[in-house]
Amino acid sequence: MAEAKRIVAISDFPRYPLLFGPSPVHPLERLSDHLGGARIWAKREDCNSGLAFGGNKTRKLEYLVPDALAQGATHLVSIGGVQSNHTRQVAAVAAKLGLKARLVQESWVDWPDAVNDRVGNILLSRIMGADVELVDAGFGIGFKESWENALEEIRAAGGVPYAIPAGASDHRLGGLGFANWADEVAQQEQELGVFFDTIIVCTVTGSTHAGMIAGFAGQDRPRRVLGIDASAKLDETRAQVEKIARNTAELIELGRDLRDDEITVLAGWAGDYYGIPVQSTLDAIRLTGSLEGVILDPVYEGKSMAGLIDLVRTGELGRDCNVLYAHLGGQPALNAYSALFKN
Ligand code: 5PA
Repeated sequence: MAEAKRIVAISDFPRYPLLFGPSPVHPLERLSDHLGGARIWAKREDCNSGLAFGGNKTRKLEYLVPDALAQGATHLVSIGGVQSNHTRQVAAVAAKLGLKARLVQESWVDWPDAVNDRVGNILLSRIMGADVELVDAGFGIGFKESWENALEEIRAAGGVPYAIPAGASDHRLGGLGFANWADEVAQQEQELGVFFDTIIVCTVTGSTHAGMIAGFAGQDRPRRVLGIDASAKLDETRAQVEKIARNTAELIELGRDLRDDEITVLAGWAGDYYGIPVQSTLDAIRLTGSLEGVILDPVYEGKSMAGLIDLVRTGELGRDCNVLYAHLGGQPALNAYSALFKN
């Protein structure tokens, strides 16, 4: 059966450059040797840009910025937890564009660190001149009243707000950044002479994982894209990934429906709560740091790496596998978790 061909290329969508270029890909040799199974590589969104340490949102925002500029936006408005990486990246992008950032920072994580609302991401956002509002509301990836209020306030003052939902996910263009990432990986594979049969990616608001699914689905050679849930709300996350993956596939005119088996979100490493690390998270952070000098955070990447480590240890990802770990950033939040690493 002939594969349906893509008519619209991802490169047809306007993209505002915020990254250094393709993010680096390199092997994690000592970690692979230590685990004694699959060969593990990393693709580094944590150093993809010079804008406030970059990360996965900076890549997504490359496709939202042209839309914001076309609408004549004066403010980028977004929402996240107190230590949101996403809002920090929105603040950086606004600074770069000469726009204002209005950030709603909710108490998504019940974390007792005394400087939680002063260090790390929120500190960086303040330095970059963002208008940061702390709001007492719990974890959720949907549209929020506090966020609607922020949009309304800007309109009332004569500004033009551009609304960017949590994680830049539930947005028509939210999946494009990582659909394009799939093409970037294919290009780097050619250069490196390697094929990554398995991708491991942390998933919470969904458009990183979803974009990858849609992007890889258009390539000739199939591979697994395994999302590791860090939201501790598996059903909601899976539903969101599925929705965004299908929307993005349609947007890039994939030409076929995504199959259910292309949408895999694995549970088991999030612990009971979003934002609270568990033992496997801390073990993964220490192991990756001590063997590779690669730093992971306790909210997202420590959890997806814990998943990768277990899948390799149990042989589910066997010796013949080449695994690509998507490092999505997030290290600034470590400053709010210092008590965990005192000994
Ligand atoms: C985040 C998200 P998605 O939200 O696209 O699923 O990405 C998950 C993820 N790794 C993985 C890091 C370092 C992340 O920051 N962060 C959010 C934030 O507010 O920072 C959107 C939740």
